[in-house]
Amino acid sequence: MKPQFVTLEGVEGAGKSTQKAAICAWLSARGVSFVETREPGGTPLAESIRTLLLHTEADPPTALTELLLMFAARAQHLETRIQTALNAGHWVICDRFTDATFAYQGGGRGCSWSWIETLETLVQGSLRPDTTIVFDVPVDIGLSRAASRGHADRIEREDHAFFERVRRAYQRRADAEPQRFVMIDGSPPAEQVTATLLTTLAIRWRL
Ligand code: Z5A
Repeated sequence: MKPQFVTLEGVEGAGKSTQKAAICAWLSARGVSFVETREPGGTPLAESIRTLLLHTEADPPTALTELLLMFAARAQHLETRIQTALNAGHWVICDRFTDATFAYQGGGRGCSWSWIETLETLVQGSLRPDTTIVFDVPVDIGLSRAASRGHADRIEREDHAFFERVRRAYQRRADAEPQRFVMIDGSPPAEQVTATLLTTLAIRWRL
């Protein structure tokens, strides 16, 4: 199998970070060499853009600025880290990618779907994730989990309706590309989610 580009998605508190650790431990135990990363971020410059995106309070970005900054960070991350890792034969396990842009800037903010598709092609060419895992949880559950961590960033402070639109946009993406997407119910206790996830991935990747 060629090195796989795997992305993890979901609304706030869906359990991506928790399950990313489980996937990485499971891949390590099977001798798979991988790079673990996240968006926005993943390189020093892209992490600086992340800080601008999530923690700028005085002059918050407009929806268009937010969209362009997401893709600016992605362009840097993709060329200097993701593509390099895939070319060197490593898998890439990335916490969020362009489906998050469709969900948050498209669904949440109302940015045009076709603008996002245009930027996706400009920045990524033909590169798309091989597998995208969406951890689906009701918004109330995700937000209460996220709230238990304390300080909320600028996007996390959006209202319930925003995250409902985000969740619906993920569903729309998954419906359009059922071969790429793996939908996992993120509501049960974490160990139960991990068990379902790893069983599903073992079949998908024959690992
Ligand atoms: N964003 C965007 O708008 N556009 C884009 O293109 C991209 C991103 C790429 C940062 O993302 C923000 O960037 C995000 C979307 C936006 N905005 N917001 N808001 P991030 O992924 O770095 O941050 P996040 O979405 O805030 O991640 P998160 O809240 O950390 O969620 P998570 O990784 O899915 O959850 P977790 O850390 O694994 O778990 C959260 C808590 O729940 C924690 O205390 C866990 O112990 C607990 N947990 C986890 N699983 C369970 C289960 N199953 N049961 C009970 N408790 C659980």
